[in-house]
Amino acid sequence: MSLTKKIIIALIAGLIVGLSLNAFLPTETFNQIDYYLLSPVGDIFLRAISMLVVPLVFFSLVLGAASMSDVKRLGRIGGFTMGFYLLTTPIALTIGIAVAYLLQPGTEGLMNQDMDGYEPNEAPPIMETLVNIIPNNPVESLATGEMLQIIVFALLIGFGIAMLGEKTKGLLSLVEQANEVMIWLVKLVMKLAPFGAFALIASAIGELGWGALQSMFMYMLAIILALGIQMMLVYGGLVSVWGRMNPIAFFKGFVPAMAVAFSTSSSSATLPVTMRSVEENLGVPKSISSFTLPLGATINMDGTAIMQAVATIFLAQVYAVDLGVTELLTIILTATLASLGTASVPGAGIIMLAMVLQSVGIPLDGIALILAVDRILDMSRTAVNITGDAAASVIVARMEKKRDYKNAEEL
Ligand code: DAS
Repeated sequence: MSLTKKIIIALIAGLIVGLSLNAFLPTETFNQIDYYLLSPVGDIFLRAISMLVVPLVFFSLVLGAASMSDVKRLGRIGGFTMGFYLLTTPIALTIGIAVAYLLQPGTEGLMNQDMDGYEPNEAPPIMETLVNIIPNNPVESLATGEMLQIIVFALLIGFGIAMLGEKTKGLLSLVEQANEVMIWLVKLVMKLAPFGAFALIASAIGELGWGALQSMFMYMLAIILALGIQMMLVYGGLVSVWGRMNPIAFFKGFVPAMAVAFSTSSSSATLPVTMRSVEENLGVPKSISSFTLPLGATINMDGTAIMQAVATIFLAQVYAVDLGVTELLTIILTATLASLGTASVPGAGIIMLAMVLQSVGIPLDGIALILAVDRILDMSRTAVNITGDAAASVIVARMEKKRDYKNAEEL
């Protein structure tokens, strides 16, 4: 049986077991099972793939930049990729706002949830995020997993290798070998995926329970619906029209990465699987995916933007705060910028939500309302986040292939 089938079966089993444990076992008993069985298995899997992220991104980016000696080509790919990411996020936000107005999830009035104890963290100012992209201590950035800084440092190293040519031939082959080892490790760790996915889902759903899901049903429905539109219509359409790829083949080839993103709720932890799925199943050259995917996992979060748009409209309805066109445009701008700084780890989107709510004067207390169901929504939006990255990679690969083909024709 393929790994994809095993992961999907594990996800479904995890959902059923989680709901059953919550329904039939006393909380104390569930907590014991979670503490001694589910959480350790889930955490081991999460740590094992997280362990690979920094070295894999570093070596594949160095190799990607080194093999792309054509500076113009890297500039073209970089410019298009950034443009694509900055285009799809406002589209996602607009879809989120439209669905939230359509479904009106917040009009049932304030849910009686205990709001004490929630202190939203401060979001990093956007300009600071952009300036800090240049690492003042690359070793520290590698050690602390600062992805944007690692991307810049790796690109510069790769550039250097490309420009120095013969002088650094030994270093280039060293990086190629290191990259092979990382790919071997990804395949090894992926054997844990079905077990990890089962444990993570069973633990999250077991804690959440059917009750919380019911009380926030309309809010969750609005987000899931908007995520589905973004996934099927926007990404499916762009991949088909621009990437010249059958959308069904695209989604089918990307299922392993979506399943891991769903179970881990972390784009960066899923990155090794995202890269493997895009290269092996979607045929994107490594020289492109090793650039578009780490960048996308770091700054492109359309799923998160959708959650932020729906949550803001939902809370505006709950608190009866009127939002005019200006406020809606503010939400789109703030959430687009916020997605540049959101960390690609579980729950990061909620931290940036505080920034969006503040921008339109909605009380931050409302975040406590949606925290209860955020973990299951985080799973869904993380899967959408990485699918946007894969769509960009397929489109860039198609454009580069067409360009190479055209150049070849002209030669
Ligand atoms: N979990 C984040 C990610 O890894 C997204 C979020 O928290 O919204 O993409």
